[in-house]
Amino acid sequence: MTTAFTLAATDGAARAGTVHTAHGQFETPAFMPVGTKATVKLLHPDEVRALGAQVILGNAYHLHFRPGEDVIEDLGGLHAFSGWDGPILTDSGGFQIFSLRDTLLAVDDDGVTFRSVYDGAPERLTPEDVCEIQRRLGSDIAMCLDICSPARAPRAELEEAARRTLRWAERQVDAPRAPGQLRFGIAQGGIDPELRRRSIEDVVALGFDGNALGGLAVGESREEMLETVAWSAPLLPADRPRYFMGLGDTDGILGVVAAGIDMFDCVLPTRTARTGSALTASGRINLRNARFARDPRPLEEGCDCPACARFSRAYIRHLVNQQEALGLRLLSLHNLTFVHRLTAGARAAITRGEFAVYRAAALERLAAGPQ
Ligand code: PRF
Ligand code: ZN
Repeated sequence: MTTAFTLAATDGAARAGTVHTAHGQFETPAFMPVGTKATVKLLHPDEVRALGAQVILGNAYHLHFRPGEDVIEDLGGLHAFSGWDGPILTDSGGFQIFSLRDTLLAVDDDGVTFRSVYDGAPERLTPEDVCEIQRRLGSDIAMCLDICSPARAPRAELEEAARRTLRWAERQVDAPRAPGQLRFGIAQGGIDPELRRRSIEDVVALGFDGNALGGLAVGESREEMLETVAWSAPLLPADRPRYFMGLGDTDGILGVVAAGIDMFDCVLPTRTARTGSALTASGRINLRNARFARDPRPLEEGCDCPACARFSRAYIRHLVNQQEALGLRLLSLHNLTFVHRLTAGARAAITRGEFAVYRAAALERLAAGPQ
């Protein structure tokens, strides 16, 4: 396999590049729409592709329980099963297991025991199990099983989670993979400078195909997150993809891209859509608000998405209020288009050497507030 990452341009710490996978390549900075259960909710894969997505995310934890990796393997793997033939990254479930705290039963050095969110049945998973699930799913990028601690966890807890995450990473780096599958390590350590630095150095030393910052954007302040990513992203190898797990708002995306992050994902655009809200360059608007009842404008002026091309805010508000599926679908299409426009614009600006100007202009529009 050729190198997984090629760098096209840098601008300060920000980077534009390409990640090469067994199911094609994607350009970075890349936002990955979340398709937890092998579907980007409400959307056909052709629609996801058409709005600019080049890579999507799946979740090994959810797919293990429903429908099960054995079913997906029998049906030809995650790509054939879901109808998305481009790159797919699967998260390990480290975040789900440790953020659904009331389902967590026990963690030890060997693995983790927890209750399934689906039926409450106790389940035991080791790092090797999670690699095997992802091998059978056949994703292009498999994430390590890690332990994501809440931001305000005591230092001793952060330290133990980072230590276990590293022990587990050691057992996963050479575990069996699907053909051409890449595996990414995950650093933890919260916003504690010493723990974070050590976690990064230890995980990086294992030589994964790419590296992720986990355990951030989990309740610390925006300032603390941005400060941590600013010094820690440059500690990740420059010749491999760098992934910030779980981030999807304008300010956050532009902040981590400025620090040298290449990939990020978040449920925010699609989840926000399903609550009846649209993301715009000047902030979020809730279509349920009465002020949109007779608003003839598109969700966002100048947007070329399937919603903005044909429909008014007033119409989409009507659909949302009547719980018509089309309303939430149109908002999902628009919100993902919005985030892809933001990242494509960031890539173009990095290529021109004007990322700082691009970021400042976007933050200024955002600060102006909804129009
Ligand atoms: N670990 C994993 N997935 C994640 C996270 C993590 O720490 C986060 C934290 N922002 C989001 N998704 N495996
Ligand atoms: Zn739009």
